[in-house]
Amino acid sequence: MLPPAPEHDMANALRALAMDAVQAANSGHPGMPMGMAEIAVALWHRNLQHNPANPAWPNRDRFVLSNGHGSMLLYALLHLTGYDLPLAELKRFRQLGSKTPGHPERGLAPGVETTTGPLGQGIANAVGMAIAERLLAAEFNRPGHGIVDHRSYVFLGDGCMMEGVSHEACALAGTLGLSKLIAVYDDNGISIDSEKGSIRQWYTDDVRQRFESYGWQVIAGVDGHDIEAVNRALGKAKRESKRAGGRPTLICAKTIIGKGAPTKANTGAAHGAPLGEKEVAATRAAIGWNYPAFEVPDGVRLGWNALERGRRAERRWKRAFGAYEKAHPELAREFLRRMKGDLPSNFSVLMESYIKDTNLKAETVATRKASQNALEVLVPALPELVGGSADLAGSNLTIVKGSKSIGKEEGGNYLFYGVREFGMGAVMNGLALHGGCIPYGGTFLVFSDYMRSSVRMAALMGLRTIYVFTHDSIGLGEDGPTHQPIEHAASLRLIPNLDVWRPCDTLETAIAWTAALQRKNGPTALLLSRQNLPFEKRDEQTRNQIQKGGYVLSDAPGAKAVIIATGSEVQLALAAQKLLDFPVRVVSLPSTSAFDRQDEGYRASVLPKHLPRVAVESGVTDYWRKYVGSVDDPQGAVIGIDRFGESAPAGELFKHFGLTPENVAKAVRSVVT
Ligand SMILES: Cc1ncc(C[n+]2csc(CCOP(=O)(O)OP(=O)(O)O)c2C)c(N)n1
Repeated sequence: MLPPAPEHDMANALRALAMDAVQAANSGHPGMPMGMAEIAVALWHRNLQHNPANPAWPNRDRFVLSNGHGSMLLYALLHLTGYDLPLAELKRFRQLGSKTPGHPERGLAPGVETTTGPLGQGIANAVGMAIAERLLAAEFNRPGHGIVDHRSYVFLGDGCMMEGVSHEACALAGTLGLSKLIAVYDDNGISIDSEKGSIRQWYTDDVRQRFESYGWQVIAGVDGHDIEAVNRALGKAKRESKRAGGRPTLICAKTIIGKGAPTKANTGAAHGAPLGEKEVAATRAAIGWNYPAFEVPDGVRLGWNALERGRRAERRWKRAFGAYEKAHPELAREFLRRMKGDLPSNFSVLMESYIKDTNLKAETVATRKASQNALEVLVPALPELVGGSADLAGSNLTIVKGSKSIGKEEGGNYLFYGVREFGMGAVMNGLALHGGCIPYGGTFLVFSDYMRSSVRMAALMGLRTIYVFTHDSIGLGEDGPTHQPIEHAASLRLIPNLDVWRPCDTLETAIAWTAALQRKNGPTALLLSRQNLPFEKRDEQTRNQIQKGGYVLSDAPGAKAVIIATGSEVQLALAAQKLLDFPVRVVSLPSTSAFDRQDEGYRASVLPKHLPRVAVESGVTDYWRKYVGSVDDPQGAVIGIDRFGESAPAGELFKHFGLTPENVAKAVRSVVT
C-alpha cells in the first residue's frame, strides 16, 4: 500500500490548493494559507481532536480561523481531512451558491465553526467557546466521567491583533484563566497597506508583553515553518491547559506570507490578490509541486485523511458517554438536551403561568425591571442561560437571585464582562456557537453601537443571543444626549434576522422574553425603559395577540384613525385617544420584526388600509414611514425625535420634544380630514 506523504508535502498541498482556488476565482487571499501551511499541519494533523464524519460531535476541539480572509486554508483542511466538502466546491471558491464563500460562513461548509472575516471577532468567539466548555465541564463532568473536555484553537493575524475587540476578549480570557484556549498568531509583518509601506508604520505593539499582561502564557519566537517547533509549542500549550490555575496560550509564530511564491512571498502583494498564472507556475517549480491545478496525489490525501482517527476518537467518547449515561442518566439526558438547543419540556407551561401571574399583578414598573422579574423565573428554570452585562448589571437588571458569578474556576451562569460591549457581543456569539448555552447580555441601548458588528454576526449566523438594551430613550433623563438613544431602535430594526422588541409594560416584556427564547435561529434585542411604565389592561384575546408583534390595544367602533406606538409612548397614544372627540384605535407595536412576519390578513386587521395613521416613538421618524406613508401623504404623521437629546429630567424632556398626548392628538386631527 502507498505510504502517506511526508508532512512537508501535506503543507504544500494546502499551499497549492489555496493559490489554485484563488487563481481560478480570480480573487481571494493566497498569502495567509501559504504562510500558515506548516502551522496548519502541526495543529490539524498532529493535535486537533475532531471527527470529519461528524462535525457536530459535542466533544470535538473547536477551531476558529479568526483571520477569515485566509478561508482557503480552512476549506483545504476540511476537504483533505475528510469533511463533506468535495473538490468541486474548492473549484467553485467564492462563486454564487458554493459552500466556499469568500470568508468562512457557518452553515455552509461542514466544520466551519463560526463565520469570520470581520477581523478580531473570531478570537473573541473562541473566548466564548472556551467559556462554554468550562461551564459545561463544571456542570456535567463527574469524577471518572470527563465527558466535556476539549480545547478551542484559534489562528489569528495582525489584523485581529490590531482590532480593539481582540483586546477586550483576550483580556477577559486572561482574567478568567481560560487555559483550554490556544491561539496561534501569524506574525508575518504584513497587512494590506504593506504594499505601500511597512507594517511597522502602524503596528509596533509588543505582542508578547501585551498578552503576558493579560495573564496569558506566551510562547514567542516560534518558527512558523518548522512543524516540529510549532508542535512543541502546541504541546506546551496543552500541558498548560491541564495545570491547575493554567493560562490561555498565545503562540507567536514568525511566518512568511505567501511562502513559496518566488517574487511575491513576504510582500503585501501576496495578501489579497491572485498570484497570477506566471507566479503560480513559478511557485509550483519552487516548492517542487509537480501536479496540475487542484490535483492532490494519493499519498498526500492519505496523509491528511483523518476519518479513521476521528471515528476512533468519537467512538471512545461515545463509550465514555455510555458509561456516564448509566451512572448519571438524568445528567446525560440534560446534556443532550442542552447541546441540541431544545428548551426544557416544561418551558411553555412555565411561561404561560408566569404570563398569567404578570397579568394578574398588573404592576407599574420599568420594563427593565419587568425583564428582571422574568429572569427571576427563567434563570432557575433554564440552566443554559448565561447572563451578563458590560459593567451595568445594576442598571440593566440582568442579575437575579439565581445568578452565580463566573470566575477563574468552576462554573456559574453570570459573566461580569467589564466595560467591553463589543467583546461581550462577540463572546456571546461564541457561547451560542459552542452549544449548551443561551447567552443574554446587557448594556445601555445607546451603546449597542459599540457591539453592533457582533449583533450583525449573530443575525448572519442565526444565533440565539439575547440583548438586554435598557435606558431605551430620552426617558433616561439627566445623563443627556450622549446616553439617549435616538436612531438606535430604527437602526437595529434594519439588521436582517434580528428581532427587536420594545415592550410597553410587564406583560409585553414577559412575552418578548418568551419569544426570544423560543427563537432558535436568530438573535433578539429587548429595548427596555429606565422609567416606570403603567400596566395596560387587556382582554384575553388581546393578550394572545401580543406575540404577533403588533395588535389592537384599544379599539373604538367607527375609528377614524389609528395611533401606532411602542414602549413608553404607548401611554401617550392612549392618553391622546381620550383627548380626541372622535373615535381612534390604538395599536401597540412592540416588535415590527414579528409583526412584519404575520400574514397580510392579520396585518390589515390591525392596520386597516383605509384609515389614516399616526406613529409615535421617541426616536427617529423615518423608520415609521413604512407604516404611515411618505412625508407628502396627508393621511400619515409621525411624532418622534430627529435630533440628539438633551440633559434634563425625563418628564421635562418628553414635553420639550413634543412627545405629549396633546401633540399626538393634534397630529391625529391633522391626518383626519
Ligand atoms: C474589521 C475588518 N476590517 C478590515 C478588514 C479588511 N481586511 C481584510 S484582511 C486585512 C489585513 C489583515 O492583515 P493580517 O491579519 O496581517 O493578514 P495577512 O496580511 O497576514 O493575510 C484587512 C484590513 C476586515 N476583514 N475586517
